[in-house]
Amino acid sequence: MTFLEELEYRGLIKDVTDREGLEERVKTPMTVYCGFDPTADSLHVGHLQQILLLMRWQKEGHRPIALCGGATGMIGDPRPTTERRLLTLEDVQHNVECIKAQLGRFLNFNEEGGAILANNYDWLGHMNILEFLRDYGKNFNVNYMLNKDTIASRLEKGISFTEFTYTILQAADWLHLYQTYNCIGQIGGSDQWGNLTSGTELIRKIEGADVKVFGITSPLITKSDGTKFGKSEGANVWLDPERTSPYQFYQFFINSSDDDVINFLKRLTFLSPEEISALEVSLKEEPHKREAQKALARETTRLVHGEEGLQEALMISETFFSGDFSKLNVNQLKQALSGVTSITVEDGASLLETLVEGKICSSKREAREMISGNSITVNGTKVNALDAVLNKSEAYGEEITVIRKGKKSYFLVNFK
Ligand code: 383
Repeated sequence: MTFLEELEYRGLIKDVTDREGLEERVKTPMTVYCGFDPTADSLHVGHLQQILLLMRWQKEGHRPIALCGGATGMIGDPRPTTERRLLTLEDVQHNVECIKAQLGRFLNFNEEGGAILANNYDWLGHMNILEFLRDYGKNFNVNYMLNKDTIASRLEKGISFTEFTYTILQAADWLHLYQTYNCIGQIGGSDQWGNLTSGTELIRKIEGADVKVFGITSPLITKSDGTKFGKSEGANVWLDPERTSPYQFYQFFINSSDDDVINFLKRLTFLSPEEISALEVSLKEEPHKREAQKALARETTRLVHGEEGLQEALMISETFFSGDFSKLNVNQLKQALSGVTSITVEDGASLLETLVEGKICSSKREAREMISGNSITVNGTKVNALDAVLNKSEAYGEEITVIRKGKKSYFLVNFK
């Protein structure tokens, strides 16, 4: 398989501005970039596909540029629905630092011809308004801009002049990277097509028609049940371990459906086509083993959180099977139990009362039956005394008490 064939196989190519030209050009090393706007202080799983793509280009011998949009983040790429709220310069600059540190971990910057980390604030941040209008704006026909999907979809509800100009800034970036590093490729999700073609147009107008540059989009990741990829119970799945713990990150991927998992393996891991085929066979023949989901969760967690993060996620997952949380430290316990229903009680509170108050049991009667029937475990120990109490001194780290009802339901008790 050639490089492009492999990208096709993985479902990573949607549109290319000059596909035939690219097939020829990728045979020798070229420089390719992808941009990430600092809209938050962390990237999320929705960015992973492009991060891996930059890595794939680098593994193939090309030079990747990861661009952090310190300037474009001050403006905001128009969303299909509504205008964005402007971030302050301080917020953007803080986010830039965080995101640059994250991007820096995925690529190899060392070797000669290694990756480059760029910030467009360096060249756009001090551009003069007259320069912008004369040197860049003059190359964009308003009619042409109005036809771009992201702008067209906003015309009815309205779009500010500020967001309207965004695509020109992104085009200016590519021109700058072309002139500085001979960067002839830009990749992005399919939502970036309009911005990529703004760039190819600008470069053609300034540098001449015989300059060959390539805009390459990949399909956005979708889920077979129609819900949005990248959210877990409505919240984003972040790459920052402080926001989404390695355990939660692992859980997000291990919960992928049978219908989605092969697609995700192709796009979000470096497993070979042969390895993926073997997992596909396992998925068909022994779906209960969830080998494909395990491989996906393992590969993505290792990539983002390192071997250590993966081992921690595996260990925490394991405790849910054994019910024995004693091996975890308080921090790991919190990871394990985030999202688990919790109740706060006084030191020495009655277990029976807590079961009812915390709605762990639906009535006092059920609570009594559960306790006497050996179905309640407190911190890994069965409790069958109806007058049992919950003591802070017996809590993990004198902080956290875990109640298990039956085999699988967990509840968290905090003390006042
Ligand atoms: C800024 C300046 C450039 C080139 C690109 C940009 C950012 C771009 C954008 N990208 C998205 C983002 O920042 O808004 N205008 O969140 C996302 N990307 C990638 C991919 C994706 C896109 O960072 O489809 C998902 O992750 O392209 O939505 O000179």
